[in-house]
This record gives sequence, C-alpha cells and structure tokens, in this order.
Amino acid sequence: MTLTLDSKPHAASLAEIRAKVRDGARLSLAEGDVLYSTPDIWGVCELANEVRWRWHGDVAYYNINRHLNYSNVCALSCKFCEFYRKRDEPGAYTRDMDYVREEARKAVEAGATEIHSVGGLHPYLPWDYYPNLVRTIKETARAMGSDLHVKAFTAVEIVHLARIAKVYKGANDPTPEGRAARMEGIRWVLERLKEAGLGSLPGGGAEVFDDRVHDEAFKGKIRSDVWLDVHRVAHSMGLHSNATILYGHVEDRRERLVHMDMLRRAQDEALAGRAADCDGAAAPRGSFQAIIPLPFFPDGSDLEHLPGPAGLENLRTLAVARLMLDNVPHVKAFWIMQTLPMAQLMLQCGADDIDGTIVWYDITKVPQGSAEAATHQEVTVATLQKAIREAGFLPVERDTLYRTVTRNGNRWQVGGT
Ligand code: V47
Repeated sequence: MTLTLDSKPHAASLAEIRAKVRDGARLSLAEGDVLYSTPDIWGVCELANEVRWRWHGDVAYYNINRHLNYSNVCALSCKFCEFYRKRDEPGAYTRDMDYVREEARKAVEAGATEIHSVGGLHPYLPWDYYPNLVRTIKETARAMGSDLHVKAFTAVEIVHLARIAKVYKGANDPTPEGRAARMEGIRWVLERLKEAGLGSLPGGGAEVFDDRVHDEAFKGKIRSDVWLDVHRVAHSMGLHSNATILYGHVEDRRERLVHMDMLRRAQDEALAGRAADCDGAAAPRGSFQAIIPLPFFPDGSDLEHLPGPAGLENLRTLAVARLMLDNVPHVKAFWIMQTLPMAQLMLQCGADDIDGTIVWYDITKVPQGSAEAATHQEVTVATLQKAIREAGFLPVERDTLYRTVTRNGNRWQVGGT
C-alpha cells in the first residue's frame, strides 16, 4: 500500500508544532516533514524529551534478556539483510531442542526475564518445531523454578508458519473474504503458539511500509497490510507486540513518516478495541508497547554500497518517532544497533528504554575482528544502569510487558518486593 502525504498550504514552524504538542494534539505528516527538515535538530530533540517526560518522568528502562536465533536459513534474500544463509551455505545453522534447552537454562541462571527468539523463513522445518521451541523454553525455566517470557516470531515468520501448517488460505485474494481467510490462518498459528507459552510478538519485519521500498529492498516479504493484520490478530488475542522501522537505506524521510502514521492508526484501532474482524475476544486486547527505530547496517548486505544513516539522522529519527507516534508509550533506543553512547544521548531525545543485556546478537554485527567477537555483545546490568544514570534518569528494570522487576540476585519477581 502506498499513501501520499497530506499537504498544507504553508509549512508549520517548529514553534507552532511545539504549541500543538504541548496541547496534546496529533501532528500531521506535513508537520513531520518540518521535524525532519528543520536545521534546529536540538529543538526537535528537546520537544521529544518533553513528551518522553510526560509519559515516564525520570524513569528509563532496561531489561535482562537473551536473544536466541533458532536458524539463519531463509527462503528470502532481502537486500538489506546480512543474516540469512541458504541451507548449504557456509555458516548456515538450525538449532535443535537440546541447544534451545541449554540456552534457556543459561538464561535462567543469568537471571534473565525474557528470551527474544526469531529466525529466517526456514523452508524445511516442520510446523511442530515452532510450538516445541516455545514449550521447551517455558518448561526449562519452570523446571528451574523460574519463568521466561518468550517474545518470539516476527509477523513475517507467523505468516510463514501459517503457510507451513497449510492454514494460510486466500494469499492472493484481494477481497474481504480473502483477508478474512488469511487472518483465520494467522489466528490458528498464534493460538497454538500462545498455548505453548508465547508471551508477545517482537517488532521485526516491518521495515518500511511502502510498496516501492518493499519491491526494491525486500521483495517477497509480506507487505504492510499483512504485517499489520498479524499484529491486529495478536492484539485481539490479548498479546502485546512491538513495532520497528528499518531506516537509512533506499527509503526517504517521507516514507518513514507514512510508516509512522500507519502504525499510529493501527495503534488507535488497538487501543479503541476495534481491531478488524476480532470480535468476542475474552482476554483484554493487546497493543503496541514500543516503537524501535533500527538504523540500517550496510556491511555484508546487497546494499553495501549505501552509506547507512549517521549519528544525527539516528537521533532525529528517534525523536521524530516519539513525536509522531503519540499513542505508543515506549520508544526503544536499541543499544546493540545504536551503540551505548548513542543510546544515552537518545534517552535525552525521546527514548525511555535501551533494551537489555543481550549477550549474542547476530542479525547485525559490529565488526571487531573475529566473527565471534562481533556477535558476542553483552553488557552487564551495572553498565546499563550507569549509562542511564549518566543520561540523567533513574534506571528501572522492566520485564517484557514493562512491569517493574524486583530481584534478589538471579531470583526475580514482577512488582514490589
Ligand atoms: O526485522 C535486518 C532488522 C530486525 C539489518 O521487538 C537490520 O523488542 C539494520 O526487530 N541493518 C530484527 N537492521 C530486530 C528487531 C528487534 C530488535 C530489538 C528489539 C526488538 C523488539 C526487535 O533487524 C529485522 C530487520 O528489520 N535488520 N538486517 C541490517 N542490515
């Protein structure tokens, strides 16, 4: 779906935008254009910081988490992606349940509250593998007297699973009946994953909601309407989710703003409890918890010739996301991709969360010599807390659902002591 921006006879000034934001009014796309084009980047950051304070006061969040990429084998070949491998390519891997169990065990021992698990669109793994993965993590944690929230599978993977399970009907049917059939397949998958212990959906796979960008950089992936429908169904079932925007490659700033607008409309729907085709949900509906702007890393991808976004563009995009997405409570500066010093700066420009301790991350690699050094990216809790304090905020450990965590060493609980 490609939308055009609304136009105004004159561009608003930053002062006018500030007045609107202070009134709690929604910014138009044309005003988003101004936020992007004004040379007063600190004015934009200051305003985003004001909104961030309104939401969260002096609190900034971190969590203790682990990433588990179950496989990098992928049927797609997105141009921006360096992570995927074909099945017989060197470096291709698929984790078995012993591996998953061991990772879950290590996560519990480290006091983690969350495992974030995603992978490529594996062409051969059977459907059962996926609920097994979730169940294995949950059961391992339970056997150790603990719990782990499983945040797993992007919307793109959920659709892939529906295809594997042969419940994804109406893929090429543009009618409302076709959409209803697709959503039914998505619901089938999510119900079974939820039953196995799935706690929420991560925000990946959204990239940029624009057909031109889609066809240029990630052709073959689901389009924006389907990505949003997966999250609609999840929300209707009471699952919370996140949203990302992958910026700084072949898209332009206007396309980023349209992406943000589409997300905030979907969030309006979720918050109003009016998600399409989702009547009669027993559990309270879910919604988008966080927006996570992800800067494009060109190295090793088919778009390696592009420069990728630089520091001030990263800062501005995060601040713009905070201002445009006025109905999404959390803005995450994902330190792994932004770097920790930049995440600190971002806390003063709209972000309220820097994500977690992480350990292994191999979707984007920070070159440090050996491949291993590049994917082993761990910080301690003390480092995260120090970074937050230095930025002028009070560090608060959260769980995946942004509930405060209290802990005694590796034992933890949600809420007060
Ligand atoms: O969907 C892939 C992106 C995403 C590159 O929900 C790249 O809490 C930059 O979604 N350069 C996965 N980005 C990561 C993700 C995420 C991360 C942290 C927290 C959460 C959350 C979600 O990474 C992919 C894709 O958009 N990606 N390749 C690249 N070369």
